[in-house]
Amino acid sequence: MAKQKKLSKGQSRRIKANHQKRLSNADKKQDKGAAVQWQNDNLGPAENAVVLSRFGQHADIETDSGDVLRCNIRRTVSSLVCGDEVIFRRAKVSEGDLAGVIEATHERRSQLTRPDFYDGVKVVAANIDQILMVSAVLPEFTPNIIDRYLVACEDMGIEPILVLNKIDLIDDEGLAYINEILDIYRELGYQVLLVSNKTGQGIDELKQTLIDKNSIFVGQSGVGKSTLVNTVLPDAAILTQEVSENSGLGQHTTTVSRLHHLPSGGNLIDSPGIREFGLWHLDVERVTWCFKEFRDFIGGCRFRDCKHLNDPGCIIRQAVDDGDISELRFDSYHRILETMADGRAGARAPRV
Ligand SMILES: Nc1nc2c(ncn2[C@@H]2O[C@H](COP(=O)(O)OP(=O)(O)OP(=O)(O)O)[C@@H](O)[C@H]2O)c(=O)[nH]1
Ligand SMILES: [Mg+2]
Ligand SMILES: [Zn+2]
Repeated sequence: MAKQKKLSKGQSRRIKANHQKRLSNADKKQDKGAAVQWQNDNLGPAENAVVLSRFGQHADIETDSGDVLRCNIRRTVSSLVCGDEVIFRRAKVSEGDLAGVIEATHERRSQLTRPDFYDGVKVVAANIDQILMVSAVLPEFTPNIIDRYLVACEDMGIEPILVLNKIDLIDDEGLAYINEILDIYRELGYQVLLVSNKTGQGIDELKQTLIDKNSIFVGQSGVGKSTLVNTVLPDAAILTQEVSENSGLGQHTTTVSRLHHLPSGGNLIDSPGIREFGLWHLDVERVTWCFKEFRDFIGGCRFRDCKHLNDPGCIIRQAVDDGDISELRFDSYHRILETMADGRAGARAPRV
């Protein structure tokens, strides 16, 4: 399990205050769903289902028999996210569009978490086998963002796969340059897929990778996650970000995670784009360990408090000089530590 850095007093106070605020807002709002008091004699027996999507006090679930129902959630259920396996009870008489209530969740096999400035570490999706980190050649290809996700995946112990989308938009020279960088990741043992929704390149391989697994697409907004879901699963018919002629901004950006069944077996979750994957909840030592090629060297530096920068006797730095660790990854590591230090100093993480 993740070894988490202790939150500072300020951080804990803020997170608690936000949590309280939200609870009291929910009480005040008494929105229709939250206010439904299900009577026992209006509820059928307990059934199993999977959460397709969660919206505040409600969730869409799919039952074992394939029915898709909107339910509300008992207050005793402390955390419920896309991909959760739940026990629910069907209403004999629906209340508006609410067809039942979720009573409990089954234990999660894994969970994708993300630190949130307001909520602390937040669960994004449950029961994930592999995380497909989608990036695109345009507007820019940024290895540092990939490294941030890889740190998070290593920390959570969930297999990452790198998906580079929109390769129809670059020429051979551009592709050769990007492939050189991607070789660093291939050598580290990470699977890399080059794909295009436009030309269909790499899509068969992507489909193969998804078979019988619970997968989630993550990555920045506009890289083409929802378009990829539509390509793999045309029935999903998700609206994607066409750029509006009026505003010049992307429309139909995804706002909630949603699970889709794959006909070949397995599930695929589309998630909203995020600007930056925060890592401030992790120890510096944990981040070092999450750079998997550093692991063999950990503990070998001359000084126990080595910063692996210009410290004398640093064997990680030595490994970079010897070509055993890539310079790009080493630089990325230090950039991540810098942003973590900024985060600790109170710099506000971008709201996503
Ligand atoms: N040229 C090209 N454009 C693509 C490709 N895939 C997606 N796009 C375009 O990229 C834009 C963004 O696509 P989306 O699928 O909405 O992106 P997203 O990652 O789901 O974005 P968020 O929901 O905001 O996180 C759309 O205009 C797509 O048509 C591709 O392979 N090639
Ligand atoms: Mg989307
Ligand atoms: Zn060192």
